[in-house]
Amino acid sequence: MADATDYAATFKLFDLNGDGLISADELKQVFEKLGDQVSPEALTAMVSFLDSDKDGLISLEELTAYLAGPRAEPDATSAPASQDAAPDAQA
Ligand SMILES: [Ca+2]
Ligand SMILES: [Ca+2]
Repeated sequence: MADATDYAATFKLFDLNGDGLISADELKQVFEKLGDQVSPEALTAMVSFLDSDKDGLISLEELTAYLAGPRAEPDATSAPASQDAAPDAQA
């Protein structure tokens, strides 16, 4: 009893420009709306985790496959914290 309309509603939350695909930039904007700062590395990791056909975008089918599939957490919490690019010019 997969509720496809429920997945479609979730998908629409992320597909901000309504083109039927979720880009990394759209993911970023949604997370920022929720008050979360997500690193580009974590976004890339999330997209590639969901993007099973590797076109760089998440389709409704790909999101549905994830939501309907066996529970598997994207490995976004272990994003590399090595990029220390603080624009703190003290020269
Ligand atoms: Ca879109
Ligand atoms: Ca894709």
